[in-house]
Amino acid sequence: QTIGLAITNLSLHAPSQIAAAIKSRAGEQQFNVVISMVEKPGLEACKAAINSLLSQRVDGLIVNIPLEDEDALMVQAACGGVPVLFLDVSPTLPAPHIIFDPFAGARLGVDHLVSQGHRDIALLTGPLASVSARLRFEGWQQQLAHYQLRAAAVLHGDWSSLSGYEQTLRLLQSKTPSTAILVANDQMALGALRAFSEAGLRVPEEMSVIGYDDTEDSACFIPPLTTIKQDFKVLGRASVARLMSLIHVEHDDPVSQILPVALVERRTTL
Ligand code: IPT
Repeated sequence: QTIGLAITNLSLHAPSQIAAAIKSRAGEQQFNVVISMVEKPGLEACKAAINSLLSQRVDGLIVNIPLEDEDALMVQAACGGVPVLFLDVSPTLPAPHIIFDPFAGARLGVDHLVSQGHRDIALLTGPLASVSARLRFEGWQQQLAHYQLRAAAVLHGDWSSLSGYEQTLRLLQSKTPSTAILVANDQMALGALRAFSEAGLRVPEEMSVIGYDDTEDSACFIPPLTTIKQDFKVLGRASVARLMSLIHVEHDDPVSQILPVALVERRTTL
């Protein structure tokens, strides 16, 4: 069997670790994986990647590209009879998908900071064109509201560590009082740590930071990063198994498969 994997920019840590996990799980089961990476976001680039995989006669497709529900359904239709599994979509998508619970991840971060006494919490989101970035952002706001709180500041990055650095510099320049920041991924948190360090602000004594992903490098940041773990190895195993059942079984229920996330407490929160 050959699995086609259409994937977003592999220079980002999370997609590269997801691709590695899928490849290694597929290899254990003697399946082939062909990868097509898209550089630009959006439906057109995604369709082009899918078509190139279909022309290589894949038996099924895993799509790890952020897609709105309508767009994912169009991709599914474009695949004709070839089964497709989506990994970066909303839980509302009425087509097969496996995602990590975005609301649980957002809740865990807010709860941890609030339980440590933080009230002035800044938010650094991913690019709002990406559905997972929006769901994490909404989850943070809902959970803050649950505690009668509002974000001290809202900043938007693009998932890269450089954007995390630049946006955190803006936060520091604005002099908005805050004692903690929730960051939508570990790479932007790395940039945030650099900005705090250059400003002479001690983490975690003066500023707490929580990332999101728990990519492999995060335990080696200075200080080691407290973060929300999305277990990409588990996702790799689950998605290969699910795609095989989509290929071999006619009825696949339930459509939505939600994987748990967990708080990994290291040394950036106090
Ligand atoms: C998501 C990561 O959490 C984020 O760090 C970034 O790499 C993004 O992917 C790239 O699209 S994980 C995704 C399966 C929601």
